[in-house]
Amino acid sequence: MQRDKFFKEIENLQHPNETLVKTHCSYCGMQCGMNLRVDTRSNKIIGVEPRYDWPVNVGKMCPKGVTAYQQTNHDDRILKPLIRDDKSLKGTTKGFREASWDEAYDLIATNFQKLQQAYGKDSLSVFSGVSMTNEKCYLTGKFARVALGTRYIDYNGRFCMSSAAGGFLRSFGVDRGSTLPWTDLHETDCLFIAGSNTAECHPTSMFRVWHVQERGGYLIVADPRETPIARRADVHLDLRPGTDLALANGILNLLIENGHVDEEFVNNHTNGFEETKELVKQFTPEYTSEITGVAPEKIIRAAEIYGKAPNAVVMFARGIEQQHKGVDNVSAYTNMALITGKIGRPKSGVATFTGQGNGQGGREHGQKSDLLPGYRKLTNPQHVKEVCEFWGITEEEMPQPGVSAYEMFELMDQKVIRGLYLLCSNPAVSAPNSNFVRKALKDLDFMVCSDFYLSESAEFADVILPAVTWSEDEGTVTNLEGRIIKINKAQEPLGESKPDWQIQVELAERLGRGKYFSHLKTAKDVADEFRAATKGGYADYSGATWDKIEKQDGVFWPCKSEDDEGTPHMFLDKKFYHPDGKAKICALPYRPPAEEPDEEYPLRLTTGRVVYHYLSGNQTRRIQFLRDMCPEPYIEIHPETAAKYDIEHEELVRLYTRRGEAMFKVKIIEAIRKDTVFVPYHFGHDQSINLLTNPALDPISRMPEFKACAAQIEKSIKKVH
Ligand SMILES: Nc1nc2c(c(=O)[nH]1)N[C@H]1C(S)=C(S)[C@@H](COP(=O)(O)OP(=O)(O)OC[C@H]3O[C@@H](n4cnc5c(=O)[nH]c(N)nc54)[C@H](O)[C@@H]3O)O[C@H]1N2
Ligand SMILES: Nc1nc2c(c(=O)[nH]1)N[C@H]1C(S)=C(S)[C@@H](COP(=O)(O)OP(=O)(O)OC[C@H]3O[C@@H](n4cnc5c(=O)[nH]c(N)nc54)[C@H](O)[C@@H]3O)O[C@H]1N2
Ligand code: SF4
Ligand SMILES: [Mo]
Repeated sequence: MQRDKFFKEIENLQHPNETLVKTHCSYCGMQCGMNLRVDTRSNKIIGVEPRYDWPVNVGKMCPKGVTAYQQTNHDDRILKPLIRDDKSLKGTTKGFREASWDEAYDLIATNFQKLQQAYGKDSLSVFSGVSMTNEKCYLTGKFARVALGTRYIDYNGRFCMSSAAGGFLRSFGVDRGSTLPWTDLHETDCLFIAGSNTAECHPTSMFRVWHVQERGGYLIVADPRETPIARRADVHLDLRPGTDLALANGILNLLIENGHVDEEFVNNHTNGFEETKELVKQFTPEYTSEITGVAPEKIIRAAEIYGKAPNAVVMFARGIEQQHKGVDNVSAYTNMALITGKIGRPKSGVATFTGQGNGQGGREHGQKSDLLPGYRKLTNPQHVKEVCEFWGITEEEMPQPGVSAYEMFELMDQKVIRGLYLLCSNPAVSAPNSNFVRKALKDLDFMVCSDFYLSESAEFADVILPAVTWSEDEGTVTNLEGRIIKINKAQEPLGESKPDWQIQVELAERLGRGKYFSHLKTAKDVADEFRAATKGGYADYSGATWDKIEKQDGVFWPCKSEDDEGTPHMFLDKKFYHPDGKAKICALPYRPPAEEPDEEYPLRLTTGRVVYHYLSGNQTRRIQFLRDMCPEPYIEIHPETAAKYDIEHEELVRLYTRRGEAMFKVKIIEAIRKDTVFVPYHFGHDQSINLLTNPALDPISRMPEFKACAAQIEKSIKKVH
């Protein structure tokens, strides 16, 4: 009651010429609740306030969230379609002119059709992203298969969530990023967090993390850097990049040796224990320490704390997943919960910190090269049949599975793929080995890019289509808990910009495939088709109506009918999604990183994020406050390593690997291993660390190894001022 009264009072405090539109942040998987402030005279977004009544962030927001609203009416918005007249200027912002939508659509349809007539259906490709709503992600998958008829569609989640997805599928038979709601986290007794810079990347989770410690619980962190959570951790496992599999096996071994196995749970609800027990035997604390560089006492202490905690949550993020054994890492850390039975009940479980706003939903509904709506598989004839019937196409018309994101660039290089429709991603900055990727983009016969700002990737396009920001459209997003939430429209699209679903409906018409799309006139129409398309798939959203989402503060999938309230906790019935109902404990032999340091490249390079920027930086580098706080990339080096190279703080050094080089300003910092350097990746052109990263792919998830490669630095004569 107290709470309701408080909110009534807040409502009354509204300014006279403003309305508040309830929605969620445009950026990370936390999807913090916020109200956009809209001026009722101009109908423009003028500000933001956090929502205290949203259970996930309860009034908290980070620097990106409080400035996110500034994107909508930003001067850099693309307001009309742009057509490139001068091909010689490809790879720059120059050589474009404004055009009408009609002219842009005609040009795209003509070129796409020409390429498909000359080189076959599969000469076109779609590369997308998961900052889009579920409805847009769904329609993008349908557009590729039904309007273009190409097998080549994949998306930026391949660089983000695919290893977590692969690991969860293998361990549980289902891929929901978290087995429990975030509102449980602060009530657990131990958080084991590996490869997540939570304070900078999911900042509004932090009050829950600290609360665990304040209640007398424990925090264990595995990270090569002393991040803000590592600094306050009870145990900081400061491992070498790329060695998580050994660390997880070492901890498993100790959990087994010290009697922390839940035998009832293991016997009745899992497979693979004996084999795993055998395999991890060799990972004694000493042997594990040799590989990981973590002191044996720390490994012993971590296993003891996790083993004894009545409830515990194992959490991880890209630090362990963006490795060429990311899937194994996920399953190996998940093993900890499975052998101790700390899963399938409140306050215990496993969760990945899903990255992008719709990193969860966007991977379930058909943007991945081998998936169809509802997490159906293109390799499963029954699934293909269901979706073909739903879309009204024949099974012969349904394209085969394609290839993963990075492999699409390889096919562009080989001229197998000749045309690209890029939306909601900026791979010229965010894909690994970007010298290669940029060349592949430049050599395309025809490229379309849909974005609301001219990105580094759009510089390679022949046509740029003005998309809308998240605040100018409505739809659903699935946050990092697996909670389906509603994004609401706060402003009409600026200039001539259009939402991606509308662009696809109109483009399908030009491509002669209008009959499959023309019934979709509003975002709600797409939503209704989308929900129906998921029915019967295991990521079933069919019961998650917009009304229910509003009433229940979101709906956790699976939600199979109108009266199903959804599933906040997974596996409460101890039933996993493999055919025998059991989870799989995986025996996983250690493999070193794809590239180990040697004489020529003696350092380990790892990459990641800062709190002020988001992904490729195309959105956040344009926000003055965020740019002021972090104007350029830098390289973190330990003082002893800096001394060895005779390098000073803020000096410019040349960093190079087998794939490329770049100059970075030095940040001397004790909070990193001596054998490791770190560079944030939010910057473009010659400031991009992805010029150097290793595209070695995980065999299952096809995720590149952004987190570990061999590098060298060289002192440069030039100093920065
Ligand atoms: N501020 C901000 N927040 C974001 C984003 C952003 O760009 N900026 N992006 C969002 C997205 S899409 C994502 S995917 C998430 C990413 O969230 P995180 O995964 O938390 O972010 P990263 O900085 O990529 O990496 C996390 C940590 O992994 C550590 N690490 C590096 N190598 C290893 C290793 O081999 N083993 C282990 N155990 N740790 C290692 C790094 O030192 C780093 O501290 O953040 C989301 N939130
Ligand atoms: N070295 C290194 N590289 C990495 C990583 C790393 O840790 N290290 N992390 C990887 C990870 S986890 C990720 S998620 C990727 C992300 O990398 P990208 O896919 O490049 O992500 P963004 O920068 O979000 O790109 C989205 C683009 O689409 C635009 N956009 C946003 N919303 C919409 C929309 O609704 N419609 C349209 N049409 N456009 C929109 C934005 O302006 C932006 O230009 O980077 C990966 N690359
Ligand atoms: S934590 Fe993520 S969702 Fe929340 S305000 Fe920051 S960027 Fe937005
Ligand atoms: Mo990500």
